[in-house]
Amino acid sequence: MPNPPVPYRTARWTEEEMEARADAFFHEMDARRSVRHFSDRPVPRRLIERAIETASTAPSGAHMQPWTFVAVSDPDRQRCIREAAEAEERASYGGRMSAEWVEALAPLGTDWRKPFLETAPWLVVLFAQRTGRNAAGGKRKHYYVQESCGIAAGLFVAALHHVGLATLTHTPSPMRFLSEILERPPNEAPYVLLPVGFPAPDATVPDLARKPLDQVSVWFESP
Ligand code: IYR
Repeated sequence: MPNPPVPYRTARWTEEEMEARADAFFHEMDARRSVRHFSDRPVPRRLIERAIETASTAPSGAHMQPWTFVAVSDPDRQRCIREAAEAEERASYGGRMSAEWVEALAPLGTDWRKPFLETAPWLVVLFAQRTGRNAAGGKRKHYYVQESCGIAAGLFVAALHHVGLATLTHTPSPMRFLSEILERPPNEAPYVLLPVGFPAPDATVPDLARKPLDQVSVWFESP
């Protein structure tokens, strides 16, 4: 029998408090940028652990939490990951990506070189679990794996930004090499690679604007 449901209540704030909190959170998140130039300043493991725990609060299909976060600060493994990622990216930029795709990336100023994979003090790779194990050790299918992992990745990014750390959602393509280097079992597939650290003192980001509300939303309101 499943455990009986337990009571649940959200925090109670006045409408003014809610608006102030909404504004503060928006401004905090709006200040986040994807970073590709990291300082080698170390980041305590405890901060990575907390960000993973925060990510792992994400809703997931049938509450299977179909994710494994692999945290790497071992320089040898970081070098292997950089070498493998750059080999793939070299092939991608060298003709595997369409001209339209390369053109779309131009404002970001990216190329096949990925030095941040070695300079960032941590690489965190989120693996999506297609299946898991039930209490008896049998194989158990996971549901909405992509959606669940996407939400977890978003919370991870937000958790890092909240403590003043920077990251990048990096998806070298294809990224099967991560399964080998990080010794993952066959039920797991790499979902996204996130270098984590402080931005380099001279870090820059592309001069991009975000779409305003009216370009990202449609409303059908009560009369
Ligand atoms: N994976 C490549 C290309 C790339 C693709 C997209 I879509 C981006 O938003 C950024 C980069 C790279 O990391 O350079």
